[in-house]
Amino acid sequence: MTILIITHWDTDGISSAALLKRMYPDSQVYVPRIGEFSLSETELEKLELNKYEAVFICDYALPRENLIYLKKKIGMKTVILDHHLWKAIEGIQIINPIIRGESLSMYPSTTWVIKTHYSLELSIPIILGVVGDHGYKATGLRVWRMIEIYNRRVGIDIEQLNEAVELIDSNYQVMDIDGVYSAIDLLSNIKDIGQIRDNDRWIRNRELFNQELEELEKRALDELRDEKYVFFDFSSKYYVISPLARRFAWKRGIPILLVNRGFFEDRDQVFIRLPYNYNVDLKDLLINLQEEGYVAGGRSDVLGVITSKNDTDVIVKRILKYMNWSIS
Ligand SMILES: [Mn+2]
Repeated sequence: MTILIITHWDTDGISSAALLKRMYPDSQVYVPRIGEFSLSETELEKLELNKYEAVFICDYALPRENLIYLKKKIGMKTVILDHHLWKAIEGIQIINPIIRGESLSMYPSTTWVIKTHYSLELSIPIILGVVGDHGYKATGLRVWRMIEIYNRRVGIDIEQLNEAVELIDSNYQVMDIDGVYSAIDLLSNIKDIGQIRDNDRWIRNRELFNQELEELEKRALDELRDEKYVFFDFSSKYYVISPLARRFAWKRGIPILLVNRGFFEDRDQVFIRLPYNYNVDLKDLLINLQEEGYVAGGRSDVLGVITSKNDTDVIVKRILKYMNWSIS
């Protein structure tokens, strides 16, 4: 069967596409533009959808309009494989145990959803999907006992897996889309985890990314306001906002508000992350922004908005006010 696989650019998405490619050797993989969560009309046209019998969407939330387009306009068999929350859409097959009420601990990654659905034996890409989405916390998941038996048998451990994830993720973090595709190819017939560790291109990407992250971290440290929060307005072409925020909220316990004006040409990234057990809940602000039509996502402790450049300062002020942080 000729299928089109549309997948997320992170390790879980890459590994999921690799598993499907193994099963459907004639399939094509498409990774949407890094940082975007929808397909544009130009993109949809370029995909030449009539060449395919079905489209599989992995680990990636497409907006309703895109899915309806695939289903209704093109009449394609559309299958979603995922472990994030989705609202059911008529005529679209959703393979997602989480929306049936299963726990994330049993289905921690899209690779695990694929493993279960197709009754696959455990393999490196399946495990990489889990470690990609959960890092060292993966060892606390219910599925880890099974993974541990496999790891012992082939002689790998969580450190090696984490290093592999860093290298694979470095491709999207520095916006190297060819690197992302090369990872899908490598993982679709990987024999040994050493093949990841030895990839010069990914090693270079990780170096570039870590340099940028460390430099931005240093600069952000100078932006501590009122001794209680960091507000750092910067410009980077890398996908750095979430790891940078973690370094403050998680590692130092400092809430942080970030604005990256260099990632998109026409829009900005605004991002706030709070430490665990912080006494403010971002949910109400998130719901308000979504209702007003902003492209916003998040949870109680994290909120990200993609704004047009005209709206950036308005959003920043809204967040500062919501947090009761002075605008200085
Ligand atoms: Mn995932």
